[in-house]
Amino acid sequence: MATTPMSDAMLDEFEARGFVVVPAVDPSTLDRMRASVRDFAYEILGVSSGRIVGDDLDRLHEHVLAGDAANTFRMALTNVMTERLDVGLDVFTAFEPHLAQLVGIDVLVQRAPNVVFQPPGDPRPTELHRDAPANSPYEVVVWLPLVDCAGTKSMYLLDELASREALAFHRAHPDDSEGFQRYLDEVAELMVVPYGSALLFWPGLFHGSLVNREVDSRLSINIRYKNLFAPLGMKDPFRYFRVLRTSPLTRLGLAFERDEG
Ligand SMILES: O=C(O)CCC(=O)C(=O)O
Ligand SMILES: [Fe+2]
Repeated sequence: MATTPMSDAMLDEFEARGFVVVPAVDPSTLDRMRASVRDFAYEILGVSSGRIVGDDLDRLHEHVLAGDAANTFRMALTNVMTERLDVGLDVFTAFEPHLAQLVGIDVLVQRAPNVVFQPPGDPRPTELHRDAPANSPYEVVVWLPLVDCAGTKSMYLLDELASREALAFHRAHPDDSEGFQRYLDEVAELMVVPYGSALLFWPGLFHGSLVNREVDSRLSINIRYKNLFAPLGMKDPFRYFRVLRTSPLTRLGLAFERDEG
C-alpha cells in the first residue's frame, strides 16, 4: 500500500491557500466504504439492484426527487452511515499520512459525518459560510466526494487571502451585498475533486455551493479531524468528536491524570 505523505510543495500550498486536493493512499478502503454507501442508498430508496441504471451514485436523482424528498433521503443516509459504518476511521485510513501531517498522532474525529446530496436543479445549495469560529480553526475538514465533482456539481471556496479580503470588505461595507457578490464572483473557485481524492481545507475559508446545473447528482461527505490537544471551537468537543487514536505516551499521560485525579 502506498503511504506517500504530502510533498513540501503541497504542504506549502495548504499553508498559503488553506486547501489542497490529495489522492487517497488507501483507495481500497475508500472503495469499500463507497460500495456500502451505495447499497444503503438503494436500500433506503427501495430500489432493487436490477433497476439501477448505470450503477452509479451520479444517477441517484433518477430515484429521488429534489427538495424535501432529497433532504429526507440525505438524513436517512446520514443515520445509516453513522450506525453501520465507521466513516471517521475509514476516511482517516484512506488519507492517513496526509491527515497525520496536519493534525499529528493524537486525533479526534467528528462523530457523525455530514452528508450532502445535490441532485441537478435542487434549489437549496449550501450558503456561503465559514466553519470557524463555530468550529475550531485548528481542525481540518475532509471534503470527500463519492462521485466525480467539478463545475456547479462541486463546492466553491475562497482561498486564505480571498477569505480575509471578503471579511474585510463585508466589515467595511456591511450593506453592499451587490459589491460583495461581485467580489465573490471574481475570487470563488469551484473545486475539481475526482472520486478517489479529497479536498482538505481549513475551516477559516469561506465556501458554499451553487445550484447544480450539471446533468448528474452530487453525493459527498464532509468530516473534521483535529489534534486532541488543539484549542477547541464553540462546539462541545466530546459530543461532536470522539478520540480516534492516541500515542502510547498520551495514553500513559491520560491514565496518570485519571489516577491522580
Ligand atoms: O458540500 C457542500 O456543499 C458544503 C460543505 C461544507 O460546508 C463543509 O464541508 O464545511
Ligand atoms: Fe462548511
